[in-house]
Amino acid sequence: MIRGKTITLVIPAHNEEIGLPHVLGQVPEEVDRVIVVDNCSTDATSIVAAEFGCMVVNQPLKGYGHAYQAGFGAVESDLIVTADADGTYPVARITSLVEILLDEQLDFISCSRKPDDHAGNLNNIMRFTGNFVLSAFTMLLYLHYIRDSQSGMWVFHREVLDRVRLTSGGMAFSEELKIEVWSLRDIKRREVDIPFSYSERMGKAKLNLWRDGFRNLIFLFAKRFGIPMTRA
Ligand SMILES: Nc1nc2c(ncn2[C@@H]2O[C@H](COP(=O)(O)OP(=O)(O)OP(=O)(O)O)[C@@H](O)[C@H]2O)c(=O)[nH]1
Ligand SMILES: [Mg+2]
Repeated sequence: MIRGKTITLVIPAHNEEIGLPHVLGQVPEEVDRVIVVDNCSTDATSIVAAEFGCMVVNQPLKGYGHAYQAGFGAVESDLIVTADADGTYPVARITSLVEILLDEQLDFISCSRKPDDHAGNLNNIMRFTGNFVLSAFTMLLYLHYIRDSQSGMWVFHREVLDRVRLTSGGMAFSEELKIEVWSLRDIKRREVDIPFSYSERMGKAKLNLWRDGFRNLIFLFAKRFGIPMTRA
């Protein structure tokens, strides 16, 4: 709890028994509850989460968006923070991010990733390019200035969820949430830079750069022109 506001960290996890202990070991004590959404894992994800005292929510419908929909449905706190289960996001900074949210009386923060490993390997270059293209299309199609449309770390007041309409069950959930938030003029929001390390990803990557990249791009067009596309 910070300044009377209770905090829940929601972590979607599909076979993340390797990364979870690292992430959960860094959660600041101000976080009141951690919800791990076990999304069709076949490893010890749920067991690891329970050992760390987390609330485990099972989501049998596979998909990043489906996982978040289930996790958000179980939140009772004032504030919600999110992060991957793979060790790439700085969960140790949750306290200072919440302080920014409260100090600036913001409703929503999307954390914008500043890679702290500049290794020029092909994977990183493709990620950077893919993210750039998707963020550029988000700006072109929706006229919102969002630098990191694909970031998976958000800090926000739970009531924001009552205001947004989220349809994506997949990786496009991340860009959809930002588009919805940025389109509501009375919601105070901004991006805050965070350090980010791709090389720290623990366990096997779940993201398929080409497949998910194209799906997210198509989703941007579909949502813009009102075409239902729940699978993305
Ligand atoms: N991709 C994917 N991730 C899921 C799914 N369900 C839960 N997750 C979790 O959502 C988080 C994001 O997935 P990642 O594979 O880390 O995707 P990413 O961060 O874009 O890419 P990486 O660089 O590989 O970490 C992880 O904690 C996953 O375990 C799913 O169906 N697909
Ligand atoms: Mg990740």
